[in-house]
Amino acid sequence: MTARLRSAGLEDIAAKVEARTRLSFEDGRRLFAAPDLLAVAWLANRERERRHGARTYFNHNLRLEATNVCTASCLFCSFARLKPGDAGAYTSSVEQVLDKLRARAHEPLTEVHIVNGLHPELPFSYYTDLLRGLKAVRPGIHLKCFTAVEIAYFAGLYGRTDEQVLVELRAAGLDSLPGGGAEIFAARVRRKICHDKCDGDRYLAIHRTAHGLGMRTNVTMLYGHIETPDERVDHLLRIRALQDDTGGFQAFIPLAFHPDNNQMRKLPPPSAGDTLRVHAVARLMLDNVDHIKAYWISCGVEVAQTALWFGADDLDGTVQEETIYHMAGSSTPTALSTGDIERLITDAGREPIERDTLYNVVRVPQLVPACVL
Ligand code: V47
Repeated sequence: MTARLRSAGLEDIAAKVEARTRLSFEDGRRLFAAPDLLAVAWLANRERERRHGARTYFNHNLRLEATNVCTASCLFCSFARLKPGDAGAYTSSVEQVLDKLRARAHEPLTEVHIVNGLHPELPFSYYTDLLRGLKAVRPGIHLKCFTAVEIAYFAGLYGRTDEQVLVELRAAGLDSLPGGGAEIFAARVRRKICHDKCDGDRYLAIHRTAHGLGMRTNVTMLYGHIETPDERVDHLLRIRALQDDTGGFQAFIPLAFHPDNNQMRKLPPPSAGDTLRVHAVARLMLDNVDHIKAYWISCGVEVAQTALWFGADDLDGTVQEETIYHMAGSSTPTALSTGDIERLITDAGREPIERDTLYNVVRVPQLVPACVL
C-alpha cells in the first residue's frame, strides 16, 4: 500500500495518521481532492480498525416525528409544512405518539429518536408531557429527542435560556440530543439554505451546554448540495474543536442530500463515491470522535454496507418509521429488522454488535456470512 499511497500523493498524510498526528485543514482539503478514493479509504479503514477492529454497531430504535409543522423554510426540506392546516401538515397528540410506542411493547427497543418541525403554537408542556409519557410507557427507554435547532427555537418561543430548556426537558426524561440541524456550519451556506433557523455557532453552543450538563449528543453534516470541499473541512474542524473541549459527541453522521420534493430539487444527489469519501475523510479528520455512523436511510443500504470499509463503524438502527428522507426521495425501506442489519454487517465481513444509545453492548449476535452457508 505504501507505493499506492505515494503515487496518490498521500504519503505524508499516511505518516501523520500512523504517528497519530492531527490532520490540518489543508490535509482535509487534499483528502477531498485526492483522485485515488481507495487510497483514502485504506487510511480511513486502518483508523477504523485501530479503534473498533471489525466491530460494527447498530441499535434497536424507533424514529418518530410528532409534527411536521415548521416555521423554518430550509431549502432542502421536503418534510416541513409552514402552518397548521396547510396541505399535508400534521401534529400528533401526545397520546398518539405514546400509542406508537405502546404498539411496540413486544419489541426490545432501547431508544426512541424524535425530531420535529419548529411548531409555533404548541405549549412547552407538549414536549415535557411527551417525554414523561414515553418514559411512563417504557421506563428503561433512552430518549434521544430534539435537535439543537429545536432547543434554540424553544428558548425563543418560551422565553427561556438554552440551558433552562435543556434542564427542564432533562427533568422530564430527555437523555441525549440527536445530531440533526447542523447542515453546514459555514454562514455562506446557511444564509442560502436555512437562513431562518439558528446559526452554526448557536448549534455548537447548545451542544456545548448539553455536554456541560452531562448529556451525550451526536452531530451531523448535510453534504452534497451547494457546499464546497473547504466548507466541509471547516465543518469537521469546528466539530473537532468543540469535542476537544467537552468530549461529549458520541457519533458523527454524514447526511446525503436528497433532492426530491424540495426547493433544491434541480441539484443531483451526491454520488456513492462522494458519500464513501465523506465517511472516510470524517474518520480521518475527527480524531477525537469515537464513532462514524453510516445512516442507511440517508446513504442507502448498499452504500452504508460499503462504508463499513470506508471509516464507518455504525449503521444507526432499525428506525421503523421515517418520513424526512422518504419524502425527499429515499428509496430505502423505512425499517430494517435487527436480523436484516446483522446480516448486512456480517455479509460485509464485519462483526455486528447491538448497542444502546450510549454504546453499551446489548447483544453480540452470532452469525455466519451468507457465502459460507
Ligand atoms: O436535521 C432534512 C436532514 C436531519 C433532508 O443523531 C435531509 O443519531 C438530506 O439528524 N436530504 C434529520 N437530509 C436526521 C438526523 C439524524 C439521522 C440519523 C441519526 C441521527 C442521530 C440524526 O435530516 C435534518 C437535516 O439535516 N435532512 N431534509 C434532505 N432532503
